[in-house]
Order: sequence, then structure tokens, then C-alpha cells
Amino acid sequence: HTPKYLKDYRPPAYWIDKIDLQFDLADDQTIVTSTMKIRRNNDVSDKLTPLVLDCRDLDIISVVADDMVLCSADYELTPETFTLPRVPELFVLEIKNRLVPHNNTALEGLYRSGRTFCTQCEAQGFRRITCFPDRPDVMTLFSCIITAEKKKYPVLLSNGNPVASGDLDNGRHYVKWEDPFKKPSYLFALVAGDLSCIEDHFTTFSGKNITLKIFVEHENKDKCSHAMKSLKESMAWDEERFGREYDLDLYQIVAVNDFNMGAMENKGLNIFNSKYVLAKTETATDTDFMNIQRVIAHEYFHNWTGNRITLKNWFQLSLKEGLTVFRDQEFSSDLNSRAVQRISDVRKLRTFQFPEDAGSMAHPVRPESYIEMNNFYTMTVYEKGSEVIRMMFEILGRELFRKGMDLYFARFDGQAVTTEDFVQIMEEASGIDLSQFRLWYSQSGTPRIKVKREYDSANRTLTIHLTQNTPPDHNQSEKKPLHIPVKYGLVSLSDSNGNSEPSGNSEPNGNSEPHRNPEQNDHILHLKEQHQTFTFNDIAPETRPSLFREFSAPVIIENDFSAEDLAFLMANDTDEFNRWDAAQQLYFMELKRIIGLLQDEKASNPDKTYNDMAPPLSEHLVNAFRESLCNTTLDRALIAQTITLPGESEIAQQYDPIDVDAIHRARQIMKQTIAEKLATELDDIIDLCSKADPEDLSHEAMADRSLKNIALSYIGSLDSTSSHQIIHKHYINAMNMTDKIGALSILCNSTCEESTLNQALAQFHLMWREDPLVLDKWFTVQASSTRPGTLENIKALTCHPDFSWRNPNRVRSVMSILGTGNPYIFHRKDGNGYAFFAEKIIQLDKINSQIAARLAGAFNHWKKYDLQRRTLMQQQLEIMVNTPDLSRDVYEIVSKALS
Ligand code: B3K
Ligand code: ZN
Repeated sequence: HTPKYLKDYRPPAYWIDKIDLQFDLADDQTIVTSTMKIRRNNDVSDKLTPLVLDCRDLDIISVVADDMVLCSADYELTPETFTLPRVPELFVLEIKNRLVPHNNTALEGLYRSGRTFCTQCEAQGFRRITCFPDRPDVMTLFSCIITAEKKKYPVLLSNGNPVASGDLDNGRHYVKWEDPFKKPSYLFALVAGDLSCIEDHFTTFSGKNITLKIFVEHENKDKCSHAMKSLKESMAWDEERFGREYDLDLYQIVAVNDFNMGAMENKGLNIFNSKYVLAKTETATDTDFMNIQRVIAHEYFHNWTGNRITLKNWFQLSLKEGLTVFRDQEFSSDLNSRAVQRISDVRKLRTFQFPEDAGSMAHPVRPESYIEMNNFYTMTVYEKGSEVIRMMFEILGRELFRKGMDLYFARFDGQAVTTEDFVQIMEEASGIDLSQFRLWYSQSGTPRIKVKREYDSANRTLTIHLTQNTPPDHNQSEKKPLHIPVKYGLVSLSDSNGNSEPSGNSEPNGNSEPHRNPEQNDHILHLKEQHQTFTFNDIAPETRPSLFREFSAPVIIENDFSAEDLAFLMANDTDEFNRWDAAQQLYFMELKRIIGLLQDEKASNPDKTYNDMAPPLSEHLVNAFRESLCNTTLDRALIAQTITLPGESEIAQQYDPIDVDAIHRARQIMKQTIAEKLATELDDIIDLCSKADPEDLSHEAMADRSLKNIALSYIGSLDSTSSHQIIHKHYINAMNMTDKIGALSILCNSTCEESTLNQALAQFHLMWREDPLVLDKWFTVQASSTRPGTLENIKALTCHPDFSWRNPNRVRSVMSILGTGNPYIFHRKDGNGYAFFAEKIIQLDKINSQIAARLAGAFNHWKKYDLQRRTLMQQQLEIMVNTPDLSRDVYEIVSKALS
């Protein structure tokens, strides 16, 4: 399990100009024949340089080099390499090997999902199919002949265009595919099965007619229209916003049930987790609909950012992922609500990426080493990577950023490049110096920004002191100051549009006037030093700065705001994101106060449990909450976001050590008090928002449902039969999945009678047991419950006849929820959560090490807990790391957690 380093990167010794693949598929085995045109890379190799191809556990049948049959003594085969010691400068190599796809439970390479054959090659799955230089900088022309029994596998797909097809003997048939674009092996794909096809068309801006096809199991034919609509929206948006046109005549999407991640952008043949394709209002929630739109777009956008321009090596992963996430976030913002999109993206970043950046797996956006590449498809590479692109967008401004993107596509089309190439092109297009900005790619950790205000009433000046600090970690023991764009406004009652220019300041500490480039976006402070001071002239008293508008940088902001300041910003800031954020800060402030009171009470009465304590909530908080709830002029989707309290994991980040039980109790007290004090207001909102047509997917209808369901969750938090009855009634009357699962999930977290809950769960199961995606939800609501007995129920769920360790969605529906979504249960003080979890990781590792490694990340923050929990987690980590034959995937996560 030795690491690979970025500093060791060398160009490939040989190029593969062309590969012709043939797959002979059968139920028991698949024979793969690969014919490669190989050319020495004379820049780095000579005739003594051996040809080393990657492979993984391949069963080789024959090898022919330039028509010469080789015997096994002519080549060297290890579990991971195939080597020919001496080869000519130019030659043809044919390798035949045997695969057993139905035994491939790793779901990487060629495998079966139900009765369908499919592939997953990113990052390094192609080497499980055939011997090849399986690295993204080797770009090759692919052709692929697939043969299979016609009755069982009528649909045979690969990348590019079908160029020939026909019947063969024994009821078999074939299709030949050719991809006109050179691509790295990770973008290869093959699908064979008995699938339904939904077809549509898109006319590009140059008038080209593209055929769009979505392939699904026959029973899902009625669940594809939203995915198709999203695809067309994506194609139109990429033309409009980035000038990008689709480049093949055919765009195919296949939905499969067994898939390790969300989807895969294979050239011309995307393969999707069915979760991100299939939807109708009876079976999918509003969130599912939004996610489908986003993921369809994301994979489509990869055609330019990822496929046409690809990666020089895997350390550059964020070049395609960060950029493509930025593009999909912008797409969702343009099509839906920008503010709601930003809030949900920032919530995701704060809940998952910030802790990652502070834990044992912390790594820069461009990592410097990896043991298993699959472990680096992280929140940091994706979400922080997108924030880094977003900051460049803010620093350059919309027009120069677009100019930079145009130049990027023109300069690097057809090449494998680096994040450095991207930054350089942005500099070239804009003339803006990004040398300090580059640190965002190489330095890990979340910067903390301290804000201090000073108002001079005699001179009417407002001075803001900003200090940045990134805590040291195993990547860098000393962190340099970053170039941080601080988008801002000044909010006062007299000037409510919140725009004012900072004046220069000539503080003796050497801080200088904020750099102003006429081409740069207005209203951005450029924080570049560790300390910097910005002074604003002619400022009315009672003016509050609104900083980091739209969350202009991925940082932790430590304000000096009082509760009054926050309430003021909540009411008056023109930046919708910052209004929401002010509410969140206010909740945090109150939660911290209550947690403190709980801990104090416990310290003086160690026998008492938190459940017996109920310190009262501050009046100002209830008032601020009421104001938000009853604001009739606001978008209801924004109200829903504003009245959603920070989650337990987000609160936990503010503590070291983390007091899981106090956090849980404080949040519960807050919900219950609000539910009691604002009962009438909540009821009114629920009524008002219950009028939407259950089939309506407009922003307004979705907004109403989200607000209604949040409001219901407050009611459901109360310990009264009448409130449980209200939720139960909503469950019974729900006319779509959003409302159905919304109510069921509230019931699962309430103190309602066991029998009421069990009856509802049984009814739901009976209704939906044939639909795997809906059944996942049934597992999830139970695994998310904080009722006593949940851990025991989770154990029972993993033995349920409908549970399977081989299906990633099902595993996630229970285990990921326990490990990352239900801290109160996972961190049970007796350590049973940890022991169960580790035991299952070890078992799962044998089946699917990628998913097992994801789960193992739940232990990454063990050092942040109290001594008892820390010790218990450490024990489990040690059991795991000492398990014989542990996969590279789990080994990397667990060993890094322990070090
Ligand atoms: N590029 C794929 C992710 C591949 C993950 C490999 N372990 C999906 C995406 O980001 O679009
Ligand atoms: Zn992606």
C-alpha cells in the first residue's frame, strides 16, 4: 500500500494511438480482445525502455505482438502490471483475456447490475478489463465490437457512434461502435442488456440535430421525462452561458441500480445511478427532482470540462470536478433560485467539507499523494474546488472569467492538462495576477477570519480589521496567508442598498489602500495579508458591514456581532445569503448558550441527564424566528431555509471536545420551545402551504412543500399525542413522495406510540417494496431516527430480506446515514455504534472496498470526542487496521485516521 506522489509524475513511455476492443459477452464469462497500435514516446523513452501496462487480476489467454504469438516467458505478469521488456518503436499488440463479470462485486471494471452488463472505469477500472496504460494523459481512439445473445441482450452500447451491426450464429448479434474523439481509458464504457429506450432530440445553436436516448429497465419507462428535460436544459444552458456545443450526433444515458457513486460522464454514454435518473412525483421527492437536474447537468458539462479537455494526472482531478461542480451550481442557480442554491451549497460545504479539511483526510484541492485514488473523490476536490473557481469568477468578474474560459477551451481542446494551466489561462485572459491565489490549490485547511469593527463617531468612519489564520496540519506545518475575496456591503437604515466604497487607509502597520482595478468586480475587498484594515468614510452610526456576501470565500468567519446586530442584518441586509447566514449565526449563538447551561447544570448535578434539563430559550430568538416565519413578502423556499436550524454535525464543529448529547438536547429544546411558542403561526403556515398541487414541480409549489414540511417537523418535535396525530394525518393524506416521506420521517423522530409508527412503516413497505429507490427511503428514515432502540433497529434492518450488502444505494441508506447522518446514535456512549460499524466495514471490504472506505471515514474525527468515546473509536480503528488483507481503500482511510 505505497503512496503515489505528484512530484514523481513522468510523461508516458508509450502512446496508444488506437485501440480496437471486442467483448464476447456470455452469462458465465466474457472474453475481451484488445488490439492496440503502440508508439514509443521518443521524448522520454528509447529502445531499452520496457512497455509496462497496468492490469488488475487479469486472466490472460493469449498475447500476439505484430503477428508473433508470445508465450508466457516473453512477458512478465504481476497482479498489477504486464511488461514487455523490449519492443519496437511502432507495433501492434493483441491481448485476449477472460473476465467473470457476475463475480465482480467491487462494481469497478466490467460488472453486472441485475441482468445488465455495465462498466465503471474512473479512476482506474479500465485495468480490470484489459492491459493498458490506464492513466488519463494517454489519449486514444477507441472502437468496440460487442457480441452477445440477442434475446437476453438486445441493447449493446459503447462510446461514440454505432457504425455496424448484424446477426451472428447461435442467436447472437453484434454492434460495432466508433468514438471519433481521442479519450483516456477512464472514459470508456460498455452496456449490454434488455432495456427500454426513451428518445428525444436537441438542435444545437449551429443547427445540428442530436439524438438523445435514455435507457432504463422496462418498468421504469414512465420515470424518465424529468431527466430528459434536464438534459435538454443543460445543453441549452451550456451553449448560452459558455458557448459550448455538443460534439457527437448521439447522447446516451443508461440508468443502473448498482453503482458506486452518482453517475459517470463516459464519452457519449453516461452511466447513471438510477437514483439520479428515475422520478415521478409518486416515487421521488422534490429534492430528488432537483438532484436529477443537477447530476444530469454535471455529467453533460463534463463533455467539455473533463472529456474534451482532460487531466494530465489524477492529482489534477479538481481541474474537471471543481470546475464542473461550479458549472452545475451556476446552472441550478440560473434555472431555479440563486439564493436557495447558494444556501444549500454552503450548507453542504460547511457540514461535510469543513470537517474533512480539519480531519485526518485533510488534503489540498490538488492533492500531493494518494494510496487509493478513489479515496480522493472528496468534498475538498469537488466542493472546495468549485469554491476556488467561484473565487476566480468573483475576482475576474463575469466577463473576464468568460474570456478566460473561452481561451481555456480554445487552447487546450484535445489535451490532458493541469490546474496550473487553468490558472495561467485566467491570468492571461484578465491580466490579473493570481500568484498568491494559487495557494488555494496547494494549501489544505479552512482559513478562519476574525472580524473586528471600530466606529469613530467624530469622524464618521467605520474601520474593519480582518485577520486570517489557517490552522497547521499534517500537510503544511505553517500556513501562508491566502488571497481572499471579501464581497461586502454596508447596511444601514438610511442606505438600504448596502453599497459603499471603502476609503484608503494609511495605518502605520503598512496596510495599504484596497487594490482597485477598474476591470475588477466592484465591492470586493482583497484580503491578502494576515492582518488588514479597511476604513470607510462618511458612515452613518448604526451601520453594519455585511461581509462575505454570497459566501465569497470558503472560510470560517468569526464576527464580533451581537444578537441585535444579527437581528438587524436578518431584517435589512439586501444580500439574501447573508440574511440567511445572520439567522444561522443567531441560532448558533443561542445553541451555544443553551449547551453551556446544560453542561453547567450537569457539572453541578452529575446524576441528572440532559433530558431532565430544559433551560429556557431567549425571547429575542423566538421573536426573530417569528419575524422570519411570518414574512409574507419573502420567497417561501428562503423562509424554509431560514427556519431550518443548523444540523448536529455542523454544531459539533464548534466544539472540542464534542458533547454529542448536549448538542442533541439543545437543538431539541430549541425546536420544542419554538413549536410551543409559535404554535398558531406554524399552523397557519402549514395551512397556507398545503394548497400546492401535489404534481406541481414549479419553484413555488416546491417552496410551499419545503416550508410546510419544516413547519411540520417543529410540530412533530412536541411530546403530545395531538401533535403526533397531526403528523400522522399528513402522512395518510400525502399525495406525493415529498409529503409522504416528509411526514414519515418526522414520525420516526417523534415520541409517538411504537404501534402508530410501526403501522405506518409496514404500510409504506407493503406499498413500495418493489421499487428499490423508494425502499431506500424506507430504510433511511428508520436509520435517521433518534428514538431509543434505533441502533438495535439498524442492526435488524441490515438483516432484513430486502437489505443487501452488494447494492451501494441500500448500504448507504442505512450505513452512511448511521455513520454521518445520525451522530446521536452513532456516538452512543457504550460504543456499540462504533463496534457494529467497524464490524460491517470489515465484512463489506471483501465485497466492495470503495464503499467500505467511504464508511470508514466516519471515524476520521475520533480525536475530537471525549476520552471515553475517543478510546472506543481508536479501538475499532485498530481492529480494522490490523485486519489481514485489508483493501488499499480502507487501509488508507484507517491508517491516516490513526496517525
Ligand atoms: N467522474 C465521476 C466520478 C468517478 C468516481 C470514481 N471513484 C462522476 C462525476 O464526478 O461526474
Ligand atoms: Zn464530476
